[in-house]
Amino acid sequence: MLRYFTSGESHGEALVAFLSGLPAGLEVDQAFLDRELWRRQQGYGRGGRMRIESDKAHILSGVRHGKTIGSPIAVLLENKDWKNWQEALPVEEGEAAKHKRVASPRPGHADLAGALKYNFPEARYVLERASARESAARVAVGGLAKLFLRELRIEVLSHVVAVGSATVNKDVSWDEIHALSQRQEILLNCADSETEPHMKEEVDKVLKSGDSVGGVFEVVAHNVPPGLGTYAQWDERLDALLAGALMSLQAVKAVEIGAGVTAAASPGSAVHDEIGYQRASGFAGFTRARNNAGGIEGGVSNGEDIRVRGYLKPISTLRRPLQSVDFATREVVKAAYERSDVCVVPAAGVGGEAMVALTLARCALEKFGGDSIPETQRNFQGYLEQLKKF
Ligand code: EPS
Repeated sequence: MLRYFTSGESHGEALVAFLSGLPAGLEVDQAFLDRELWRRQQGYGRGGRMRIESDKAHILSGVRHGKTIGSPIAVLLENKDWKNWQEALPVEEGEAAKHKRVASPRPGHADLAGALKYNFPEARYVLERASARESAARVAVGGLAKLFLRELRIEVLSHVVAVGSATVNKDVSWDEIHALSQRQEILLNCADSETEPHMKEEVDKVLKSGDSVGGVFEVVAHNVPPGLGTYAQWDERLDALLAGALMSLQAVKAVEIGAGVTAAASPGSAVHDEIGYQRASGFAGFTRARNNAGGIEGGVSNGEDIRVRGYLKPISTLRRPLQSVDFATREVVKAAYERSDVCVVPAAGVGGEAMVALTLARCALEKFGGDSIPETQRNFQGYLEQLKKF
């Protein structure tokens, strides 16, 4: 069973991620993991913090001589900003005068709910853990899940569909998304060259006005065989697992599978993807002319690309803050402001890839099993043979 945890405060010494359940013998491409971390740090609208950090996956355990050994993997990501926070956020008691209080909770952030829950007099510790910095740790283990999925020829990438009111209104192919992932400058990670400048304008607008902007990313999983997930039990449905995984990312407020949102207002004939059968040289199988289902029917992958979207609220830290209340005096004041991003849609997309990869890797391991990569491969190939003979 694939399981993972993360640990770490945004301005603490490091983030740590644990991943348990990967088979032995998986080659670990360190440069790939670091490139994934780099991709998550990019995007137009990130704040000053990204100039301080350059995330690297430092593997502590579970990998030897370049390959997984079947034991739990621990990955450490250093916070370079820690050197500026050692006195403000020490592990030991330290000096109270040097602590940096978050005096008034930011509407939309975890600040107030977290302080009430954990009985903190102010929101510093809440911010430290609720921060999207944590998603870097997920991208590190998500990168390992992607390497595992590659063994099954499955790939997972993302692109940005909307920033504020700038929206891509055309279908984006796998090849276009793949080309995006090769870019050396991510900008807004948008596959439509006409829309991307409008997205940039949306970010410029809020940069100028002291506001923030949300948007929509889409994660696409390519080459997924039919049969991952099941309708047999509610908590094993692939769409439910993916929705939960994406919703767990910071600032995601809605998740859509395929054309889920517009489907609700359309007749069935315009929604469901008609089934065909093709016999061509080297290929015989069922086909679909479109993919409104987003690659999942009845909670089971159907062999089409899996398409799942995350809808992000605008960042809740505002340079021109909304009304709040001072934790100590209960007086109405402006919400706290700390250095922040104004747009994180491309970065959240990379976090989304990690969550989708981890979910698919879990489902693939549940279906194919295996304590070593050759064993998983054998089981996988056997299943492909079965599909061929169907
Ligand atoms: C974040 C606030 C900013 C972001 C941070 C998430 O950090 P800081 O307060 O240190 O400027 O940069 O995201 C990251 C550090 C990251 O790696 O993505 C928040 O409050 O959620």
